[in-house]
Amino acid sequence: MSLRLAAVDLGASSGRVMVGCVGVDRLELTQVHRFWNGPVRLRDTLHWDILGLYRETLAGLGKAGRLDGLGIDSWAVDYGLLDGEGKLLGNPVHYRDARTDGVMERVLRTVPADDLYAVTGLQQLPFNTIYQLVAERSLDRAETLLMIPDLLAYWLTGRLGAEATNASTTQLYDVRARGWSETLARRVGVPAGLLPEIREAGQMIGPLLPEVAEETGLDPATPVIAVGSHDTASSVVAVPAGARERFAYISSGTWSLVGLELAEPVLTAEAQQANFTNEGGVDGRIRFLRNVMGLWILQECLRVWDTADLPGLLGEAAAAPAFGVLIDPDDPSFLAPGNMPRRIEYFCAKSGQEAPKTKAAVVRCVLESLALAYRRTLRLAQTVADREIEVVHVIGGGSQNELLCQLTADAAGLPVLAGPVEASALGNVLVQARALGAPLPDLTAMRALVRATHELRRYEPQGKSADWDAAESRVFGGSR
Ligand code: ADP
Ligand code: LRH
Repeated sequence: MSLRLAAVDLGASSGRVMVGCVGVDRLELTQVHRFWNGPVRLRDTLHWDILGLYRETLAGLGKAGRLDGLGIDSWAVDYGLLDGEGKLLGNPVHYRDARTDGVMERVLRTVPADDLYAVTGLQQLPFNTIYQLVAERSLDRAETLLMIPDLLAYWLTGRLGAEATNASTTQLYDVRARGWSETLARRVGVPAGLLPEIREAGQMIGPLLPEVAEETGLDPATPVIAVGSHDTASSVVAVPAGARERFAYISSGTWSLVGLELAEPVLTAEAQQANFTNEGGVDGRIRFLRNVMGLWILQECLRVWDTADLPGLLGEAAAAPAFGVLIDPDDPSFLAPGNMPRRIEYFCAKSGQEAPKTKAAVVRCVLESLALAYRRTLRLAQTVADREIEVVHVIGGGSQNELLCQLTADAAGLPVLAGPVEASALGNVLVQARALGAPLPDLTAMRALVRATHELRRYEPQGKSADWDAAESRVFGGSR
């Protein structure tokens, strides 16, 4: 049996439609359509171009050919609101928009952080859906909230629902009960009726609407299947780890999601203090991780420098002196779009460092600083979850960055296995394949198939651990 499945995978910097052929010992992915994605500033608000994303999704599906199924995953936390007639109320707002400035602090005065963590186990990020909803202007006119992949699935099928892995990123989801927390929703003024029924990855959503079938040329019976609709959940499905491997992962794209897969959430004071999140994974797993600002900083540097020559810059950065300038990539000043080279200069001025003088030095600074943040996060994860790590899997677009992979191995003092690049799309099609009867009973079987069909690159730790200790105390003052 071989299945042809489309993965619509919307990352924060690009969207793609990939066709996966899945069979016994077979997992092949072909890109049929790729398009830019990113923030669109309209007057004083940063939006996503949701209609553009819908149009490109249809265009991609139109190039896919006959399909046995399709699934959608995207970045987390953002949503669209529907009115009583199912019409979209306004263009979804981007999580990097300033409307949430100060909101988290305000909410925490009435709903203590301990209460939020005890129920949701979620890391505090200023743009969590809960804070966006408190800042939302259209709430009183809204009937239904749909997370981005659920919104697209609604437009393709007419069916409403909230896929669990993405719902788990809202900070309105009870991580142990595995459903919406109506109590929390009430406490922050979100009507519980706004939150649609939860569906699990692997559930059928429905066939295509006739107009969608017509526009794409697909058979109207083609099922849209719920996958780990949070892109990070899908990418963790495709971590090519062996059954007994004690692994950590870095899902490396616009963000770097650094952490572990666990069977149960860790909701201790230590985990909360370290700001680790317990996001829901496929098959009830927990993604115990922290967001590190990621390659976003580098993407914004390239945009400001008006260059697409990433390979050239990485080559120069590899030859640049080590441990020059270091930044904390999670400094809030790097969250909003803007002139990152200048923000790095400000960071240097604040921290008593001389600003980097060349583009290569800036790139080296960003990559070493990311590696340092990974090292710190991996060590924290190990301690807080009481789990040993013997290998770090780097997946996603950033796994192609050889310098960053080597620096990560050096900083963490652990071997790094890099690949696959299109992990989210692979996780997406694997979950669909199982739903359609492929013999992939569990995550171990899915991961074994990824490992058997994809080449990985291995990086051994090099250099002196003491250099990274010194670098860490420069940036974080020696604190954990
Ligand atoms: P997202 O899903 O968040 O849109 P991706 O997983 O597509 O992100 O990863 C995008 C990142 O991958 C880019 O920011 C870039 O730094 C990195 N990348 C893409 N192509 C290459 C390459 N050829 N070499 C090194 N890094 C790359
Ligand atoms: C990565 C990601 C991440 C979220 C962020 C908003 O694409 O989904 O897991 O925290 O975007």
